[in-house]
Amino acid sequence: MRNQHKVIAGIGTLAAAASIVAAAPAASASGTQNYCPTDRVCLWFNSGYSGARADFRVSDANLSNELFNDGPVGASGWLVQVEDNAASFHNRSGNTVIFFNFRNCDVDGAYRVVADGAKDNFGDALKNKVSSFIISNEGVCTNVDQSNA
Ligand SMILES: [Ca+2]
Ligand SMILES: [Ca+2]
Repeated sequence: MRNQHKVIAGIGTLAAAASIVAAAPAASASGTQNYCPTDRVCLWFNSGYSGARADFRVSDANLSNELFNDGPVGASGWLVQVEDNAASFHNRSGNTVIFFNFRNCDVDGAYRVVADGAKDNFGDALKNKVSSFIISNEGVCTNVDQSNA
């Protein structure tokens, strides 16, 4: 029953995301610059905030449907799947973020609590292992497609 609710919530979120894309077909990834924009959680393919980047606006239960498609085009890791491939992060969401090894913000695996504004390399517990994250004011951890965030 719990899983059913998660699936239903996910479908609703996907439908909302689809309508946003339809209304704004010009929407694109947030840029080729090599820094994290405001109001985003950013992940980099390499340590030290280098290589290709992926930007996120809201909590996400599954990073397998996003690619590293921000930052310099063609940078190391360009268009690689984000899940289990992020080495460093910058939290510019405006809120606390928790990164998880497992999908669905599952605390049974390794996780790391990160204050707003924090940037760092992931340690051994999470380097190339992050599969989901939650932003503290975005109460629900559901999978959305943030390819163009
Ligand atoms: Ca996702
Ligand atoms: Ca993982």
